[in-house]
Amino acid sequence: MSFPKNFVWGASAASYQIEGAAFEDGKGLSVWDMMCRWQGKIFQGQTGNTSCDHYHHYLEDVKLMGEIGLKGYRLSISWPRVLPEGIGGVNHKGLAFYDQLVDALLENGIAPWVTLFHWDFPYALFCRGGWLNRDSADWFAEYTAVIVDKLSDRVAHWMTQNEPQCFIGLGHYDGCHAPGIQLDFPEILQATHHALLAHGKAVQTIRAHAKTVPLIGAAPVGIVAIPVSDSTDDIGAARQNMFSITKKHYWNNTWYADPMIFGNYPHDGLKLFEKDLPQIKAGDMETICQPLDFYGANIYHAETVQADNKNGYQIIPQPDGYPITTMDWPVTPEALYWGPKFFYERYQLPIAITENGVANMDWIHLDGKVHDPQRIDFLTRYLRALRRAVEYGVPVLGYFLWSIMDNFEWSHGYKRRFGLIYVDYQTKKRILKDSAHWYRNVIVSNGGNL
Ligand code: IFM
Repeated sequence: MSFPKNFVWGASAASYQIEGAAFEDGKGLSVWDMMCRWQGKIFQGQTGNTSCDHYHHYLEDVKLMGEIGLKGYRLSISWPRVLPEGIGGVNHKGLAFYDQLVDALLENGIAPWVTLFHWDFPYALFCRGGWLNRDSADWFAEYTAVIVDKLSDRVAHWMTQNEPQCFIGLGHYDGCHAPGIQLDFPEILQATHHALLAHGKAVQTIRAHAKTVPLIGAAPVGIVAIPVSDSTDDIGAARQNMFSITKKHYWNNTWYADPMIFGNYPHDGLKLFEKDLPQIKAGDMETICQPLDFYGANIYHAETVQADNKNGYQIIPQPDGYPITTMDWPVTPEALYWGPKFFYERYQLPIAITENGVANMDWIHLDGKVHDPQRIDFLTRYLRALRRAVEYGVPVLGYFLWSIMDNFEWSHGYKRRFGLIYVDYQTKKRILKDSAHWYRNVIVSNGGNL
């Protein structure tokens, strides 16, 4: 058995990272517009103001996606482009952009998978407390209704939020992502609780407003552990590592996924965070826990874990010289076997790999092409591991490569290139990298050439 017949071979991107047009056609400000003005926060003071200018080049971009043969494209919506103040008046020009983008995708045979929130939080609502304000859940539901009313006659696949670990943790605790603030741990848990409530209310809103039967998930970071061997003890240790909370920190799987899927915060976290717990009102956990159709996971790399009699498990450091990407992330293909397998075992939902890919040293070679053999090798290894998960019996709906094109990699600016399509940010010229041609063959053969 290999990849299923209807497997969705896709690619992903996010609004702020590719759209540009940050101050055009009535768009409101987002926290990233604000953050990019601050000195010293982003590599070389770069911004997403223009980026790939996808806002004006979307037809060309969709055509290229068609040439690659994508079956699905995971896009995100800029909340303040549609609702400049976050709530209230709709910016019809902003909404029209997504309407036309969806049409263009469908005309090219590409299914749109829509993420409602990939980090461009409206600045106006940040000024009202952002995720710390309990009303943020209702703001998000109002925004969701506007989008679903407009697009759900053509869009079936929805993801509520991308990587809450990052927009809460990196954004509000470490402060290296927008809104760039550093709160205390109890406030982090409170903001997380509101984001979870927002997720739940968004799912309710999608189901209430959808014009076609929706398939709904979220796209948290998939924090994955690989067992050092196939022994039962090491496998158990890796599973334990993935689903336990041992540190007072925001970086884990279960604090986010357990409430969404089981309706409760995990016991170990409740114990460890006892003094910092958020205010949870009656009915909140029921609101957060809405039926989901798939578990989206963004998986790039993993830790290697070994059973340990004393602590249950220990993390094995990578040996000197172990391969890393330009993000300094280790190349660990088995993450796409163990990650989907463990997430499926625990949450019993079909899996969608909502992001996976590699930042690489790409440039235009003397022959005018962009040769990226490392990316092809990386993806081949990871996809073989994913195939193994499928063969094992994990229901995997699709794979969304990060990213369709080079883009604004947050605090790294344009230094990191993740795309299948090379972007010259000065001329806005696009060039399909070798990996894009390779991916086309993967798609045509349904993974048969891997
Ligand atoms: O670019 C990001 C994306 O926005 C969220 N997931 C990880 C990617 C690579 O860092």
